[in-house]
Amino acid sequence: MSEEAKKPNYSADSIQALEGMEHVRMRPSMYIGDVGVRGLHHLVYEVVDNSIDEALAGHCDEISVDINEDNSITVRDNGRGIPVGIHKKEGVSALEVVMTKIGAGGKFDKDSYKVSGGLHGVGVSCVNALSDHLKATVHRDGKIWEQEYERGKALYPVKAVGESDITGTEVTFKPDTSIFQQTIEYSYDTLASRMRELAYLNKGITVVMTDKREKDEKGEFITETFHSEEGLKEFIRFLDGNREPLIADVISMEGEKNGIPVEVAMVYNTSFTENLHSYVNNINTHEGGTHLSGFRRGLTHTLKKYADGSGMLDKLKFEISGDDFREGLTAIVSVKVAEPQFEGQTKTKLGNREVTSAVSQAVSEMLENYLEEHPNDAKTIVQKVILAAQARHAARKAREMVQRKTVMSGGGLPGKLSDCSEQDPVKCEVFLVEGDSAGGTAKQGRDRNFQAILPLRGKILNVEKAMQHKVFENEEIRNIFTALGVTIGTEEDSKALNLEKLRYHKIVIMCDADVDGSHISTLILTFFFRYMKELIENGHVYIATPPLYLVKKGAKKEYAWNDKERDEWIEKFGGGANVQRYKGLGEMNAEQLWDTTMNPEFRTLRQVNIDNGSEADRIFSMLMGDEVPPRREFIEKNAVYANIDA
Ligand code: 0RA
Repeated sequence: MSEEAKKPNYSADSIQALEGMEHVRMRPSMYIGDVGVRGLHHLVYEVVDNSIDEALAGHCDEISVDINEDNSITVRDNGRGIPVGIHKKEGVSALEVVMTKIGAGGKFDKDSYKVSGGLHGVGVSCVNALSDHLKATVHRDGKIWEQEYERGKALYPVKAVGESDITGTEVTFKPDTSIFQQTIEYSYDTLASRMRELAYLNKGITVVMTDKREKDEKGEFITETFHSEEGLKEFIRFLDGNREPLIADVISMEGEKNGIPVEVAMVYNTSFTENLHSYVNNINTHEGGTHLSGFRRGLTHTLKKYADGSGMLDKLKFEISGDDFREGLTAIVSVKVAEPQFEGQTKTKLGNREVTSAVSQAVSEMLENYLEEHPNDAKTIVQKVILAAQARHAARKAREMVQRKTVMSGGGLPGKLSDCSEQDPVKCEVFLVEGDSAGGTAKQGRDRNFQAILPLRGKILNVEKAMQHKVFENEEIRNIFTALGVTIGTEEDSKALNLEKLRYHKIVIMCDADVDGSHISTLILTFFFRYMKELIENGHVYIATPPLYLVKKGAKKEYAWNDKERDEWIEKFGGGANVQRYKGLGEMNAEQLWDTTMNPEFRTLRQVNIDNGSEADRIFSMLMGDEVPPRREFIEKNAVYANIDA
């Protein structure tokens, strides 16, 4: 037993609590997913969620999040303030219980309808356990209260440090570098896009995000205020801002069905992609689940009924499938569920059965009303659905050719692929290389045991603007499918992916380090995002990072990946160095390419992951859609990876 356990005011429960906190430090990934960049940002979401809960309970309308100079984070709200009175059962302040007891959350406030909660809903005590230092400041009952902690342990009992005529809670924490060994550097963009999302999902709340690490030209901190009066309706306009609308309005509804709060907003655009985003208690349910099934069911059922009644389908010779109703659809479904059951690989699939019919009913009602009141829009939508059905028939033929080719193994591999000799996919890598000439260099430079090369000719098809059958007819894209051993589409689901025969576990996009190269990387990423999303989700997709400069003096040579590194080498070489700027992979010889970009010992691969699905979708539609100006600006800033966080 520890020393503390013998002290009289530590009950058996608090010994358990202590052990709980230690367990969090021993197995952090069990609580926050991982201890990399994602887990680091997760800490912030966990703290903000508590303030969101306070807002949803109707006691708070302003939340601020600061990234401080030392990468500590301050989250502030104007809620009631976490209670500081002595908690009867625990014998310490309620604040201390919340901060130091795993799973305490807001439990002692039974009336609160706690719906938010981080991905794992672990509570602020986990953040405390994983922080070097944390300080909680509460404005409440006319006073300012304070308590500090180190690695989750209170340094002193809560104390009054001043008077106050406001209420609210402020938490400042600094992640523990012994836990987050990779980095504790926060990404403003990552946090800001989550705060924007939260503002849309919880209309009326103001979230102010500030980066205090750097000042802009005017000498001011970067800051953004997120606030939405219309919620999901505005969210849809934001997501679809770069697409051409098919109908003028965003169709939306908000209400309660069978005791489940349901919010839905949707619009049709002229694109061919389906964009469904779903949330449960403000958590993005990437894998969908019962609420999304409910949405699909309600949509298909209502539109089909309307289309049948309109007589527009009379001459159609084949059935319309569920997919056809969702081409060019952007929709968000957000539900609040008291006891959500999360399933699936990443625990982001809602399992609660009762939610399906609640959402389905809500969608049917919303859509029936809309179609009745907007007959012209209704006709436009049905026409689009018919076109989609016709295109699907054309696509099926093209797709079946992809499948047939892939099924024939060995001889079926594309001629341009230089395969590796290793057979175990886990050990195999394939480099998708822009252009035949760089492809040739890569082929010479690689380790043929486990590295394969697939050269892609010039710009690959922009799938964002192409109909499905064009995508499947495209030779480069078919080569990617066959080379990877991936098939797509079954009778029920034309987008279902079969990854069982995936031939490489690392798929590396290798393009020039210039604007054209990043455009091509983006085209390839767009293709993966739209047609092989699971490859990204399962962490198979990487981006190679070729160097920008070669700095030489006499026999000494070093590579540099940015201007700072270049200047450092020039200085180390004592001036008079020769600097070669690589304009493309083609300028490197095979040995240089191997040394800098392909050799697993020295290269840096950036793993592509989708932290924020709706943001990634918006960026791809912007980059690859019709509107030229925003795309130009974005690509010129060369921030292709800003929110894809490779
Ligand atoms: C439970 C009860 C009460 C406030 C809170 C929780 C609370 C928690 C957090 C976490 C971050 N900000 C917060 N704001 C409030 C107060 C109950 C009462 O005053 O009667």
